[in-house]
Amino acid sequence: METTTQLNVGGMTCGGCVASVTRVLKQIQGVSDADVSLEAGRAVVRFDPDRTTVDALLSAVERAGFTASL
Ligand code: 9UX
Repeated sequence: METTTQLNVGGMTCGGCVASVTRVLKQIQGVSDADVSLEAGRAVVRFDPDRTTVDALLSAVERAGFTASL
């Protein structure tokens, strides 16, 4: 069953950052959607918890050069 989580994402300063964070989240196996807001500094991510974890989402955002927390 899919679920949705919201992550705080720091360090995004332009639309290119939003595109990068969206891409790295959507590339994760088990993620079906990611809606990233520059203004809010947040990402709403829809995923299958049998296929990935919140920790994997946070790590992927951090590897892309941003900060991430619940
Ligand atoms: Mo914009 Mo972000 O020129 O990683 S893409 S600052």
